[in-house]
Parts: sequence; structure tokens; C-alpha cells
Amino acid sequence: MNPAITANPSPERGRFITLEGIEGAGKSTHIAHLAALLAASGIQVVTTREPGGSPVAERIRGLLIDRGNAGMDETAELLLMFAARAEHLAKTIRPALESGIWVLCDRFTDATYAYQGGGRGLDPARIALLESLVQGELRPDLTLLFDLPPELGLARARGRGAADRFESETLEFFEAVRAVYLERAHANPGRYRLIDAAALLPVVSAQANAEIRVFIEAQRRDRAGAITS
Ligand code: Z5A
Repeated sequence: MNPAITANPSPERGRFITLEGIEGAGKSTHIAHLAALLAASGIQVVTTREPGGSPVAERIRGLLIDRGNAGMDETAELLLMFAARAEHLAKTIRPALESGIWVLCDRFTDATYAYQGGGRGLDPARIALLESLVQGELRPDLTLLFDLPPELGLARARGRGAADRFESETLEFFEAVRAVYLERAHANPGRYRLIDAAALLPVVSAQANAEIRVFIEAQRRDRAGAITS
């Protein structure tokens, strides 16, 4: 693990922003716009996703979302999520952050707490153990939680075509996932920003853009403070 990647990033380290929420919340729709906003502010940024985001991690993603793997053991699913994450961190996320590049990631470990913890009912203490093993101190600097009722998210996601292994889960599963996301957001108000993803697309986009602008300004102020002190 690289000790340069810590919970309190230096001004030079890139910032790590994650997008979270249930299916159909709009994360994939908004990530490209947010990347464009960062780039227009002079910030170098890469966009990526989980599970996936590097060649090996994308292959693990294939196993995880394949409907042919229905009934996969829950602990095996959890370990595959973190195996993919270890690869993603090593090949994509850490190298970018260490070079000063910001990372915009569609889902990260909050999704594991929400899906494997909330949805599958696995003990969050086991997730926390793997989180610390795989990530060390690295946590997102900012997380946008796109929140909406599962009925609406599922209708949007299923409107796109055949459902994958997760999209085939029940409404109760997604209600449990959403509940954990909201608990985590309320427990970590410094990192999470709640976006009302049930609103019309331009309204959701305006909320997300506003949060990113505020974050960029805060980082600039911190950086200026670090240089003058
Ligand atoms: N998973 C896990 O269990 N544990 C983990 O640790 C991690 C992940 C990291 C990955 O699948 C699955 O892995 C995921 C959780 C699990 N479960 N599922 N399914 P994925 O990456 O393919 O799935 P996703 O992240 O949920 O993507 P998604 O279904 O595409 O959701 P989205 O990106 O938030 O939504 P979208 O594609 O931007 O929008 C969906 C549709 O809605 C699209 O047609 C949009 O045009 C439309 N949309 C979006 N916003 C609006 C608004 N505001 N109004 C109207 N229409 C809208």
C-alpha cells in the first residue's frame, strides 16, 4: 500500500469523488457531465466504475453481473467485489490520485455496505475488515448519493432492456440497499451530499453540478491556505 494515499490528502494528491445510489438513479448519465465540469475548471480527471475499471476488474464484473451466476454464495460475491476493487485501486485509482489526477468513480465501497450489507444482510464488520485490508486509509473525499424510491429507479433501469443479476432482485432488496445508503449519508455528512434523483434530469444535473462547484472551491481554498501557511 502506498503511504502517500491517506485519509487526509496532501494538496498535490488528486481528489477521489464517488457517485452512489440504487439502479436507475442516474449515476452513469451524470458522470460524463461532471467530468466535463471538472475539466472546464482546469482539473485533470478520469472517470471509472465499479465493479470494474481495470482489465482484470472488468472480467470479475462479468462474473458478478451475469444472470447465469444466480445463487452465487454471498461471501463469494463480497470477496469478488473486493478482489475487483484491489485491482481497480492498483491499476487505475491510486496511480491517478498520486499523479494529481482527480478520479470520478461510479460506485465504490459504499455500494458494498449497501448491497452486500443491506441487500444481502452480511455483517458490516466483515465489510469493514476487507475495506481496511484492500484500501488502507483511502476513502472517497466526496460522495454524491443519488437518492430515489426503488420503484422509480427500477422502472428506469428495466426500461433499458434485459435485467442483470442485481437488477433482477426484489423491491425489498432495493429498499434495504437504499436504507443503508441513507444511514451512511446521515452518519457522514462531511463526505456525503444527497441529490434528489427523482427530480427531472436537468434539476438533478443542476444539484450535482452545484455540489461539485462547492467542492472545487473548498479544495482551492484549502490549497491556497496550505501554500500561504
Ligand atoms: N454492486 C454491488 O453489489 N456491490 C458493490 O460493491 C458494487 C456494485 C461496486 C453494477 O451494475 C451492480 O453491482 C449494481 C450494484 C452492484 N447493481 N445493479 N444493477 P451497474 O454498474 O450496471 O449498475 P448501476 O450502477 O446501477 O447502473 P444503472 O442501472 O445504469 O444506474 P444509473 O447509472 O444510476 O442510471 P443511468 O444509467 O444513468 O439511468 C438509467 C435510465 O434512467 C437511463 O435511461 C436514463 O436516461 C434514465 N434517467 C436517469 N435519470 C433520470 C431522470 N432524472 N429522469 C428521467 N430519466 C432518468
